[in-house]
Amino acid sequence: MDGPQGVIAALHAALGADADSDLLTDPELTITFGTDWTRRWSSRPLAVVRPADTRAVARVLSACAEQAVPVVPQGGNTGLVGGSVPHTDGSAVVLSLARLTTRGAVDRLGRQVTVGAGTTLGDLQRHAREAGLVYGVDLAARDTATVGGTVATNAGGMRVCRYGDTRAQVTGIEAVLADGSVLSRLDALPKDDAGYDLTSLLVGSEGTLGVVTAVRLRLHEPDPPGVTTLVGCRSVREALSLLPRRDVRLAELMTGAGLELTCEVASLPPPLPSRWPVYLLLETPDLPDLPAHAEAVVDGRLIEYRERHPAAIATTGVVHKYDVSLPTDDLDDVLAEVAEVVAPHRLYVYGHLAEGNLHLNGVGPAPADEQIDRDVLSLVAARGGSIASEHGVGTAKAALLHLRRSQAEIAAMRAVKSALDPRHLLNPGVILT
Ligand code: FAD
Ligand code: 2HG
Ligand code: ZN
Repeated sequence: MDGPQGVIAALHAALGADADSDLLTDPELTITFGTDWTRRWSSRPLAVVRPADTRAVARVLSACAEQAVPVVPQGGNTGLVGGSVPHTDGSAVVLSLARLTTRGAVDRLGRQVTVGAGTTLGDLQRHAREAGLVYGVDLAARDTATVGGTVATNAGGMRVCRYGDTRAQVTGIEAVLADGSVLSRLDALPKDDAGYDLTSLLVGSEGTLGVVTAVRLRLHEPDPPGVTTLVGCRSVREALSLLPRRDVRLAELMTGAGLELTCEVASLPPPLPSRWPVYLLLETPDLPDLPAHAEAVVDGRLIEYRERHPAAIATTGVVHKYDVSLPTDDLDDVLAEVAEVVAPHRLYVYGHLAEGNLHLNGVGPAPADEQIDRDVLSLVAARGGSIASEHGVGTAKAALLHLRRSQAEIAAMRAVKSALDPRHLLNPGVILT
């Protein structure tokens, strides 16, 4: 049997008795797995497979390899760069890892834990807290985003300035390659230089090199309670000048337009008596040093104003998202230039100021308008910035990778991809065109 029917028969055989529950082919059910969080990317999956353990993942991948059918790994489907859904109708199998939710016992002394790739970030955080520890990565999509997805995208979030990104938390990984073979490096030793660091290679590979099935992660001792402060600022430069030099646990930037929209959509009261063009949200061990004229308020719940930005802006339409890092000395000028490129469409800006990682959200261009993406990201690259700071490259920026990576780097990436996935079946079109 050839074509889609052959693929479905092969998946049935791979899943055996579990196929009834673990294989979805009804378009009414599969379409939600084919549409991403932004609604900018949507295609009908050929089928959706939801295995519950690593061995079943391996059988599914080997069946897909035999059928030469592309596979799109998917966790919580909260990715923002079009990498978690197929990009043409009926072309690919979506492999959902959401049911791999095992949670190992916390090693309290070694401060580590092993969890299944489908564990949500929120469940991992609660699991760590129950053992008196914390997991260092946090982001607003915590109750849907999975550990596997955050590892595959090397997610950042709001605690990077305190704990580092996801890569800094990962001490071991279990993954299945395109041919169904299983790599397991979960017995992480404090020192182990035996060969290439495949764990690190898989982090941030966006489902193009292997399917992550379990991860061993570092945990941290909790900090003593801190102080959350929101400060009104006249410019990004002023916000930068107020960033404490050390011990900052969170430093988020918002602009007036985004904050006002968020207040309106989320029915939140204005956080400060006056309106400001720019706001700086800080968490520090003690009250931060602020100039006498600064308008500021201290309240642990202020973080909600920042966390609700993505969902509030999504209510205004399909958004073009540019997740960039910029050298911090001329941020105001670059933002003004980007606003000009995006005009007459609206631009909302927020992000992680300590790393110069800003989220530029263009509202108004048609979803398929890629020229505006090219213009914005070319400008960012020309200013020495990164065009993919924390969400990955996905399909959204694959054709623009040369703006940030040299020909030699892209050639090396292609060689790695071809070595691990010779027929380019894992997430084709993501990172590399
Ligand atoms: P998915 O969206 O399902 O997939 C993302 C990518 O990873 C895809 O390429 C997919 O193929 C691949 N993938 C998923 N699971 C696996 C696996 N097990 N093995 C191999 N590949 C896999 N990101 C940040 O970095 N910082 C933030 O602060 C942040 N905040 C967010 C807030 C909101 C409201 C939303 C909607 C998103 C936010 N994100 C943020 C985006 C971020 O990329 C995701 O939240 C998260 O990392 C993706 O996890 P997921 O399980 O949803 O992955
Ligand atoms: C955040 O920091 C996320 O809130 C999402 O990375 C960014 O909505 C975005 O563009
Ligand atoms: Zn972010």
